[in-house]
Amino acid sequence: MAHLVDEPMIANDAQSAASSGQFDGVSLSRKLAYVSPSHTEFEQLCVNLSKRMGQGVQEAIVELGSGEAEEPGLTADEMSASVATVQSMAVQLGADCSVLQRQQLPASGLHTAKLLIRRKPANGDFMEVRVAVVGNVDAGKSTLLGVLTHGELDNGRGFARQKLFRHKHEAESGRTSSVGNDILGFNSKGEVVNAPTHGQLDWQRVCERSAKVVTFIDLAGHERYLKTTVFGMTGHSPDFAMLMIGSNAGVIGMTKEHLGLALALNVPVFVVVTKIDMCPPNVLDETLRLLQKILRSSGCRKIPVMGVGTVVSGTCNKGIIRVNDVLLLGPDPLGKFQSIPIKSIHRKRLPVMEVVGSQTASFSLKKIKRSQIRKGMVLVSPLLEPTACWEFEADVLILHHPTTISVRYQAMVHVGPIRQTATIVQMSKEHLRTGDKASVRFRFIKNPEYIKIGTRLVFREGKTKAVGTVTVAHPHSSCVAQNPRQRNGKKPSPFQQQHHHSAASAAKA
Ligand SMILES: Nc1nc2c(ncn2[C@@H]2O[C@H](COP(=O)(O)OP(=O)(O)OP(=O)(O)O)[C@@H](O)[C@H]2O)c(=O)[nH]1
Ligand SMILES: [Mg+2]
Repeated sequence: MAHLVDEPMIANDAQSAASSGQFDGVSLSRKLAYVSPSHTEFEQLCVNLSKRMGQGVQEAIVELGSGEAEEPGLTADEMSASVATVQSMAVQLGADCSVLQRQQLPASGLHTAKLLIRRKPANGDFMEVRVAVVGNVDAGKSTLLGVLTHGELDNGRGFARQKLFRHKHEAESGRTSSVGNDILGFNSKGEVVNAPTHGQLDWQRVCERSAKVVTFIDLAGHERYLKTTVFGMTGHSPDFAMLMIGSNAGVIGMTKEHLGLALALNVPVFVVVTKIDMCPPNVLDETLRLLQKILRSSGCRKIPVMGVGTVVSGTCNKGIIRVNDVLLLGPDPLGKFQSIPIKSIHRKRLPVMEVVGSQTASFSLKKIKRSQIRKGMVLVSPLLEPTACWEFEADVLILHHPTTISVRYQAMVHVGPIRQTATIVQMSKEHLRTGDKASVRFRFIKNPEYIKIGTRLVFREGKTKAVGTVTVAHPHSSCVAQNPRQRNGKKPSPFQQQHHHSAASAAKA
């Protein structure tokens, strides 16, 4: 028997769910909006709802009785009228409507409710949510999944988990050792469609009948299989982690490891406490108390970056960058820049709509894989028509060199966010010694880079150290062909937006 902990695991769980389109935004505006809308208001409510359902996720949750600045709750009559309105809206949108939750507020006696509006996606498609199931050995992970997916209760002696084991030794020991997959399908009315025949689940049939399929990734709780479990978490891009805790045993063994792993991967976590049927009440209380303490700790109270794709971080040098701006990311190894929309921006882990000059932030990008990003790349406004350079010139001062520097000398060049070995291909003097100043032409050995004139540079190799300033950037030839106006190493315009980048976490695409 399991008990779902109400305490939100992550401070902003609801907010992140809202950003993924699963929670209601409309009803928050006015709690009486659904009671008796005029024809125009009804149409507007339908448009709003349809917009929310249209963004990939074919469902939305409408909250009734919650208002922004108002006391929550509706009278019984207001609630029935609101439910009827939402049902008509669902009909109009070709969706099903079902009541997920109804509550009577103890203080006021008023009612609140959550309604699920879900459309069966076209052409036999279905929504998918992946949930990684973690927690210490014996917490009851496989058992709960067996019960949920096969619809038969457990006997407390390992009955329900049997259907899930994939290896003989798992069936014998009862311990999960591999990464298992189990599916739970729901139709557009929110009803479970899993119907195992003789204990066997026909996945194809489940998917055919589902509007939404939850895939549970059953992971091993034993420390011995931690490597496999880590892989299950990183390699299967879960949308959520379900952390399971046996109430008797409490927060023991791998519990904190798994929790830490999920948090590190920015996977939102929810907690299920099991075995409350066999746990003395004082032990259960103690487990819940400790659990809530952990969940409220600063390490847990971080905001997950949901469904982010690739995240890069850097400093906005000039101008403003807003969510949904399309910037150029590059250069790639061929010196090209690619248009990339900014999906979301986070500063100090808090979502923001824009950043301005000198602010550091993380940007989640659409349409790009982590592997396509390397340190030194920049995000630039298309207005700047950026070009990449293999070669650039700089005025340098040799701070220290044991002997002399000549053409073909190689060293590590640091220019702004760039760090790459470069060769000296030309110098204004034949040899350079400690204390010498000269104009030097460099060539990067691996990738072309985006270089701004006037940027300070450091040139370093062993004990050699030189400093300087970039004076000329020689555009990469293929970029010149694309962008003839850039031929003369144009100076940056005052609208420049440039970012230093390092690939951060690639969560899920
Ligand atoms: N009484 C009772 N027994 C439970 C409950 N949940 C699971 N069990 C039993 O606890 C034992 C362990 O359950 P499993 O599902 O194998 O635990 P697990 O978390 O998958 O363990 P690993 O795969 O080894 O990490 C089984 O014998 C279950 O029958 C519950 O809520 N109540
Ligand atoms: Mg198991």
